Amino acid sequence: MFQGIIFDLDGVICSTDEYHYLAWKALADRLGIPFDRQRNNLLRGVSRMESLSIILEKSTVTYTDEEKAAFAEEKNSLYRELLGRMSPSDLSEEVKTTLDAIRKTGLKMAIGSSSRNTPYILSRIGLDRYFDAVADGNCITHSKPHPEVFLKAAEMIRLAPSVCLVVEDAHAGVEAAIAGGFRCAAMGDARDDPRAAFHMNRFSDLLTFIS
Ligand code: B16
Ligand code: MG
Repeated sequence: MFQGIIFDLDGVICSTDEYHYLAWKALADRLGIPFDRQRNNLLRGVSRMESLSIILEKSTVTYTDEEKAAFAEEKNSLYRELLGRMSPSDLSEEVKTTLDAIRKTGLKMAIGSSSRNTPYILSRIGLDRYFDAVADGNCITHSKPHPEVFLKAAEMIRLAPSVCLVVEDAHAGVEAAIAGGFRCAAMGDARDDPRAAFHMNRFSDLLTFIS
């Protein structure tokens, strides 16, 4: 049915989404901007600067581009400090076992993430040499919901979108997958997205879709 799988990273392979929240929350609190977990869901899958724009929509102050760049840097350095606490034990047994089972089927496996921190995250959790290809925020100009990162991943594993499954936890990511001509398995925050072909309660459900 499929010849390749493209995995989103944050919220799918690992839970750095909580660290994104804590780092954005610290910045928003410092600036006196209301921000909570519900609003944080709007940032899933979108780029760092677009995330900042969404947060600043609730600000009464207008900031210069230089100030915005400094805010993004401030958030990212706190986020990376939190990532530094991760280790291979932060990769769940279920995710690792499922990935290994998919590997045995011979399917190509790639990462398609908006994050520019993807190489660092993969190295923290011990997966830096695991995937056949990694497309991330460092090699794209348009973030999800644009399909560029998934198209790039498919190109890297030399497969057409029609034979690849994208696994996503963000509505922006599901939209990106469909726009690129992929079928999508949705989980977490995006689980019930009607555009997804498969709805996952847990990561290991993937094994039932690909066989
Ligand atoms: P960074 P994904 C996305 O990763 C996150 O979901 C999103 O919250 C974040 O803003 C984006 O990466 C950029 O991350 O600041 O590390 O470049 O879900 O596409 O793996
Ligand atoms: Mg995600």
